[in-house]
Amino acid sequence: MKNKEIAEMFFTIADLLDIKGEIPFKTRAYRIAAQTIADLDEDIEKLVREKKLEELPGIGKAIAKKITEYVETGSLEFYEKLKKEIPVGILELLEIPSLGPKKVATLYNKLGIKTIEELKKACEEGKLRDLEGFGEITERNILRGIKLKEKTQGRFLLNLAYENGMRYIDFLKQLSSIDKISIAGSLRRMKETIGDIDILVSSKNPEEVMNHFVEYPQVKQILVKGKTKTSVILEDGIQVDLRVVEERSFGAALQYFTGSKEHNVNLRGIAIKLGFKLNEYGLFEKDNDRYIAGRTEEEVYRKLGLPYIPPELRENRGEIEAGLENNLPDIIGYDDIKGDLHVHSIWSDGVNSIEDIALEAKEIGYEYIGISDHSQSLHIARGLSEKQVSEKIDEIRKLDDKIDGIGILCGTECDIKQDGSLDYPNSVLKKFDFVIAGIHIGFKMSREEATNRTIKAMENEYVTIVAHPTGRLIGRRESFDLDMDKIFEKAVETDTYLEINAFPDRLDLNDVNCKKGKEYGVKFVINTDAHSINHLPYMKYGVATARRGWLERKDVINTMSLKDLKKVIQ
Ligand code: DGT
Ligand code: CA
Ligand code: CA
Repeated sequence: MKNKEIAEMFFTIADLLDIKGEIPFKTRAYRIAAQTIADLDEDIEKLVREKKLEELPGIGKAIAKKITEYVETGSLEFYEKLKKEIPVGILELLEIPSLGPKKVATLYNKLGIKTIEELKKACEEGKLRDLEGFGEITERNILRGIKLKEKTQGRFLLNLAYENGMRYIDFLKQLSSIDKISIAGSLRRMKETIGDIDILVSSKNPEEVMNHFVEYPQVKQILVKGKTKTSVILEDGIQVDLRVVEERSFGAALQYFTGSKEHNVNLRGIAIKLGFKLNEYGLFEKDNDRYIAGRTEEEVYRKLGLPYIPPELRENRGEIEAGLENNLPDIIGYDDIKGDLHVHSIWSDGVNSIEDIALEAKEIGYEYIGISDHSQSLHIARGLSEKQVSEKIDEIRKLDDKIDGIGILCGTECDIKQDGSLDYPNSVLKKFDFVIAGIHIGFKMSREEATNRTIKAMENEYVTIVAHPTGRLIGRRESFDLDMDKIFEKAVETDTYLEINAFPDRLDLNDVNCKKGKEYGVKFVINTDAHSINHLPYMKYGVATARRGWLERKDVINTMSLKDLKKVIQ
């Protein structure tokens, strides 16, 4: 199937046309076509043969002709010409926050900048500040953006690694000579970004396993292939390491390769104190190398005087000490969530109707779903006017009566303005079942401004939840500088719940802030911020973050039944 290839080509064409300064209407058409092709279940080559392209939504005559040319000849003249005008490499510049197509075009035309490397050098030499539309502040922001990108360079968002890892495991499981199999490494710990995917297998026939492993269709490159370890790179660019061990070492190896390294170092110290030796082959007596344990992780931890420690806790943040005192938290489970309160519908910038969202939530097994669209001033996200709010609430009440087995609640993601006031008056806010307040514009704030702005919103009696409290976007935007101690104190004082936004590039609050907030007595809510029903499964990344932050069921309000939830959000 050439679907993915063609979709990517059209996305690239759209970006290149943007840089060229083409009218937005035209570039949008390419993006819509690209998305349609990317979402297509059928083979596009088949549609070309059957001349059915134009039946697809968003594909007109001109684009259908281009697809046909590409499928039939293997290249597209229009695209080849465009690439001669504007080097494709330049597109990486668009990944820098604060750089749009217009600025990229200026950088290319005036300074000949084609790569991030060249851009960094030009910023450092102060060459950008005199360009039209730039300035010293822009120059500084671009440099900061480059550094932020470098920090996450080579790491992948959790969802990309998770989805790739699970598909790979499914593929490997087809082989009968695989005995036990598990994800290990940072992915098993559900860290917010993943360097590479680690998979562990026990088998009596390692060679066969390795042969099968490299036959996975998504493998782009084999880095090393051995008897105990093989590493490959997938089409998505992510590296996967497979290790094959003997059955009696599986638990010890899983423990070892799950990490974190810091957790392992601490654990090995405990083993030594007890007269043992711990490595990836097992737990042994130090003096005579007698095998003590290693088949399961539980067994290894038990022999070291510890309860089983869930992978998400293994960051050496006190979990071993707590375990020794039998004081580990009973962390929230992936199945404990009874509903999602932050979902966007077609009323604002979501893609699904409320009815579709409700039916999908029911299918997932939720007890309730909260539809929280944007507020009036957020025009870019099609925020709702006061009149629309009333209409939407009516629709929700009707659907709630119509659809059995799921409670539908009406919320809002109300913008917190620069001065900390809210984007609806209280007379409107009180109509909602709950109010999520969040900052969406005006990110350049001092620590004091950001903290006060958030606190003022929490003081509003109708505000139930603070959305993505620190505003970070992983690899793209730093958190606001917030005084978290003050935020936690205020959240407890005002009974405001802090969101753990499960969207993979947010995961905000993060694990460390969850743990700290819990010590203050803060209560949390885990929401996906879904803009499509396809995003609802992101919930697990939020739960993972809560688990990594030591949260228990009782710390998270959307583990409650609808009846209890209604009481606390009132
Ligand atoms: P990543 O891939 O950067 O997101 O993080 P990890 O934790 O998956 O790290 P990775 O893939 O380098 O290694 C997997 C695990 O193997 C790691 O969590 C702990 C263990 N490990 C690897 N190298 C060492 C080491 O030198 N010492 C110890 N104690 N453990 C190691
Ligand atoms: Ca790894
Ligand atoms: Ca690795």
